[in-house]
Amino acid sequence: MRIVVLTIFPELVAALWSHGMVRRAVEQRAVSAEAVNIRDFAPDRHHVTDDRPYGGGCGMVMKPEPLAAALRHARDTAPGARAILMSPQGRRFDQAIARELSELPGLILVCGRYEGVDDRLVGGLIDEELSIGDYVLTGGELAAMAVADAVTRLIPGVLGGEESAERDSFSDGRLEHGHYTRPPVFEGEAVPEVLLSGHHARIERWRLESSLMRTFVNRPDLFEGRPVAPAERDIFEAWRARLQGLLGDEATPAAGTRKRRRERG
Ligand code: 4FV
Repeated sequence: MRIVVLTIFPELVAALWSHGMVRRAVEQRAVSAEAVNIRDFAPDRHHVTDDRPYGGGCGMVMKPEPLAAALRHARDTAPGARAILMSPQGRRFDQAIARELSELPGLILVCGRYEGVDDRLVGGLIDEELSIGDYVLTGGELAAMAVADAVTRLIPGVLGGEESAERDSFSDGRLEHGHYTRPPVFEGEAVPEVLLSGHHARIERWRLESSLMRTFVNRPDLFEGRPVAPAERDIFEAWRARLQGLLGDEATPAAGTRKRRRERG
């Protein structure tokens, strides 16, 4: 895959592919990555890339000409790439979109600055907008780096044997289970016994239960509209039985009504 990032701060973005897994992906040629300076496409002596907004108001807007020239240059070096503007107006980026983008031949990630870019580029040379969250950044670089990072690790061969995207959070619509490493006891807190047991079936069940519990507590929204897998149903049924034990027969709504009727006589 080829990833081209259009920015007025190329050194900021280039930090991504000079460290860790993304650096290894570039060295393995699983990814070819380039940060292109939009200023290099501003013909004037001062390489101006912004101007005052039509209609007045505060802040500046990125000029269309330098960005259009930079986009055409990037398209020449990344045939078939999707050009994406990082902006709060975009669809919300998530693991499913990361997987979708990881199957493309290339990405051109456009980093806005100031109030944003001239809107005539969106829908023209820019295919779509993506947002990493409902907050406003000073520039699109951090968003572009987040997308480039999440996509790169999904490219086949980038994650080494020890890591696997299959076990990722969200890859099965759940949060990941808890992770532990040595020492077996840290500041008086022990690692869950089952993880030291070597009993793979019990360890798998513990991890599934940990993942379900963390999702149930932290992100119950992830369960909405999501089918419950048989192994998950077993665990939910076990929870329901335990809850029923705690609540006695009031656990079922019908039983509860019966009890209240009895109390009202
Ligand atoms: C952003 C986001 C974001 C808006 C104006 C850059 C800034 C400035 N990008 N997800 N949230 N962009 O805040 O992607 O030009």
